Amino acid sequence: MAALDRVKVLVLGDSGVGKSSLVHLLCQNQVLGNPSWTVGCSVDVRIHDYKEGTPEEKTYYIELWDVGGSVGSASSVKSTRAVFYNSVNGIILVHDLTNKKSSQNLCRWSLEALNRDVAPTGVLVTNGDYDREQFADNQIPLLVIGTKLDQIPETKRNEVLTRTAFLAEDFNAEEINLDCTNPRYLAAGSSNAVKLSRFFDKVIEKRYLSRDGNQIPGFSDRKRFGGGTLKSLHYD
Ligand SMILES: Nc1nc2c(ncn2[C@@H]2O[C@H](COP(=O)(O)OP(=O)(O)OP(=O)(O)O)[C@@H](O)[C@H]2O)c(=O)[nH]1
Ligand SMILES: [Mg+2]
Repeated sequence: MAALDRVKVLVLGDSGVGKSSLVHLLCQNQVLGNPSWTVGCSVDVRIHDYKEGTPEEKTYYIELWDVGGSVGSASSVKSTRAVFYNSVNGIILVHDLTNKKSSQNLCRWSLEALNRDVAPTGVLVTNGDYDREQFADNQIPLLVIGTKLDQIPETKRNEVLTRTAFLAEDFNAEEINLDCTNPRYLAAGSSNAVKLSRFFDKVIEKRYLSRDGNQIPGFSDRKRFGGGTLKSLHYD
């Protein structure tokens, strides 16, 4: 089987928000039984059919780079993570709907990955507040995912979901809210599955297709995964 083209999508957010649980659900279509915290970065692969059901349909590998979320703005911690931020084609920002701080921190995570959180002097230029302007010219597709929807009492759902809708708007991104311990939230044909598919299509278009729809030639550092099987990689 010919090697497939691939895109690299970072999965970022605070420790414990459910990034590894989400990635496992997206790539293995199963609930992750007993997650332990991620050290460094773990990569899993999802097979995605671009523009499924149309004449342009084509299969791609989506590499999901699950970066351990232990918070730290110390330059040593950040420079360790920086090695994972090269050649990024898309970013999934994950926050825990029961934890407001994890939502607020998404701004830091995205600016860190986009390398916009430091001035030329090396000084941190964000205090974690949102500033739409910072994302206005961003070319990398973003998706905001809220986890632990099952932990929000019915009476509080509206309030929480209104807050997250504003959050996604700040990032100029689509949003999905779900329970990573329940695969039904991403069932084929559901609105979440459609949003997810649209996001991956957008990432592929930005990476491989020029504005007139022509394919841009592949690139030399393409990783090859054998036989169409899913493989997990791990980087410390
Ligand atoms: N109830 C519920 N629990 C969840 C959900 N998502 C994740 N969890 C639980 O939250 C805990 C942390 O999940 P992880 O997937 O390890 O979190 P992480 O973001 O990868 O954390 P780090 O690797 O430390 O960065 C685990 O006990 C998960 O089972 C969810 O949607 N609902
Ligand atoms: Mg993890």
